[in-house]
Amino acid sequence: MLMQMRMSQDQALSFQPTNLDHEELKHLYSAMLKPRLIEEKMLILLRQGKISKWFSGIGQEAIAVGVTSAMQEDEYILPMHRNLGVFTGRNIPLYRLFSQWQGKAAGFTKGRDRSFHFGTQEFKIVGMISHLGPQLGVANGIALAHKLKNEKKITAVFTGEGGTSEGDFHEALNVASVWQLPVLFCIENNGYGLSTPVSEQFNCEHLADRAKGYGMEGHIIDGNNIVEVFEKVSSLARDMRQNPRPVLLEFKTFRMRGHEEASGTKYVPNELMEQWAKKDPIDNFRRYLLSEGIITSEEDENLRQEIKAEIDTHLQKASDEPPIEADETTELNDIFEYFDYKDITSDSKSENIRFIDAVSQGLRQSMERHDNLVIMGQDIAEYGGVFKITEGFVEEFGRERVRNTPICESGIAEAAMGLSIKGMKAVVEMQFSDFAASGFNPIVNYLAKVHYRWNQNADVVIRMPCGGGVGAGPFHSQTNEAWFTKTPGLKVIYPAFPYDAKGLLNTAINDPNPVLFFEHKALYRSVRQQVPSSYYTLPLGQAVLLREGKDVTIISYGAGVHWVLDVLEEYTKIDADLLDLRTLQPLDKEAIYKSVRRTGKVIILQEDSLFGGIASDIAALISENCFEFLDAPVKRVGSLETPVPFNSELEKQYLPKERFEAALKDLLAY
Ligand SMILES: Cc1ncc(C[n+]2csc(CCOP(=O)(O)OP(=O)(O)O)c2C)c(N)n1
Repeated sequence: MLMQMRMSQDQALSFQPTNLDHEELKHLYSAMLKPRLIEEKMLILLRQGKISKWFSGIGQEAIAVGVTSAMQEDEYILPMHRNLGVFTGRNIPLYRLFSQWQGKAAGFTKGRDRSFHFGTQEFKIVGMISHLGPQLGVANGIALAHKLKNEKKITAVFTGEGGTSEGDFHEALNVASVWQLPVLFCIENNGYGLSTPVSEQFNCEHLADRAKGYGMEGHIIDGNNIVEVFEKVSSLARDMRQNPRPVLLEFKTFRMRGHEEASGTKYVPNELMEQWAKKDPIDNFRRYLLSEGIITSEEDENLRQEIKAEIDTHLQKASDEPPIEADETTELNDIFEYFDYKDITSDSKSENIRFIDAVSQGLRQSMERHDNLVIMGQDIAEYGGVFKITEGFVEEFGRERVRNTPICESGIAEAAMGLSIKGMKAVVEMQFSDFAASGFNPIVNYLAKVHYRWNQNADVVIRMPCGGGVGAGPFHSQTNEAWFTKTPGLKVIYPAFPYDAKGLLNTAINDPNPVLFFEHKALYRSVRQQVPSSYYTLPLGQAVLLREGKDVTIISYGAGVHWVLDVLEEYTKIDADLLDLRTLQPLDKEAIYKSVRRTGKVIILQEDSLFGGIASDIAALISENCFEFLDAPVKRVGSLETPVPFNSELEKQYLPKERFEAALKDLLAY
């Protein structure tokens, strides 16, 4: 655990600046002192119950400060929970930080997220989500945008050594290396992840050695030595700007306080604490500056008083700020970025095309329209994707914008988020919607929540080839829209026809918010329609009434719509309203109520197994809003409560088509 380092009698660290003048050394000292003094104050406020939680970075300041000082002002930094020095290093007015920690409006999240969980475009900081690892992949997206725009900028992202055990770490480093992205991956190895010592976290001597396995450069840096941190990172950064590539840095340091203040450090041997206390980055550097005559004790004292006065003034300002008043409308309005939908109609000739051609056309025409749009997915480049939707795209748009990815759904969802932070658009193709499970965390926790948290949009469409009836078994047949419809912050589209697929995909791409776009595989080559050849859009949140009748309302979407049409074709006497929802989030509630109020009977068909699906919510909405109009109980039909089976007889039994027919007859006879 202890590092090899030269020790003089009075200093546990030795400083040998090669290229820094006195002013620069003083700046580094003062930049470390500020977060230290803020923390000392925060610990008092914590004890007084004025802030709720605190993750201390005491003893680790040299890393955040050294890295931040080595970055250019307009380069993004993605810090973690112990990196106060990044925030102070970017000169965020302190009262804004204090307001953030007190959940007040002058913070960065309108009281919606705590401590360091925020980002700010103004200061080019992208804060973490609690899940730690996703930060790393988001940095890749930002770096990719820089690289595509040839901006010669680097991106720095932090993780603790504990966070390196997450899959996101592996995915991010691998992607960064394969794509040669200029990302500085900074591991702060502070000995413990909560109570877990490094010996139980990983089984290699140095985490920096992992760089080799990813085909990238790795360095070990004494994280307590500000001069070493600053000089090494500065020189690497200069080089990376010219020769874009990822670099892995392992900063050796130690966590001097508990994981968070309340949890203490009982499990840390005293001896270790004592050894590392001698290496305090600030005390040692101060002694060095004093012994070299770079500062005097008086200057040091004055600096401390100055910083303390600044802290007190800003704390007062934050304390004087009134508490946030809860307002439901404000909360709901901030889930999504405002989208100014433009209805674009096509007066071009139409052609009879398949569902799959419509998706492909929409995608191609959107690529032509938005030169900041990048498509990413497995095997989508020359191979054209497993369903051949992007066939020919590389020739037309180039490999920079049509990107094959390694097999890493989380890493790519995160990269898409990073592109959005740099003002680009991304379409991510899941090879099968089932595999979104491997990218679930960034979708539901990062993309979905980021606008609500700190007003950053996630301009990402995730294409989801889904659905059963194709004999593909439990992992290539699911229709998993319910995983997403229940998550505020995501839009969900599920078309049943080529015309809708093209128009809605175009709108999804125009929409600056995260959209899950479901494409039923069984419809790809089986459903045809006249579709305008040129570009057009269709609005989200509008269902379409496919049949009009008076006896019953049938509600469905995706392949379900076609099963209903088959049944209605067979039983021509059934006089039904057939509502194709087209989008599930937003849901066209008014169209549902209007029809149900007219017919008095309703059946909802979904392909997914029934429990917890959208049919249940629609049924609840109908009983809450149309009860007096109902002549029969609301009926829901879905698949069996089992995984999707492979064998065709089993799958037929699993899927709800036959049960739907029977349930519809029962309902009509009620
Ligand atoms: C996915 C996930 N699992 C567990 C946690 C709980 N947790 C928060 S921080 C932390 C320790 C992180 O250790 P490390 O990455 O070494 O950073 P450090 O706190 O030491 O700076 C844990 C276990 C979490 N936030 N997210």
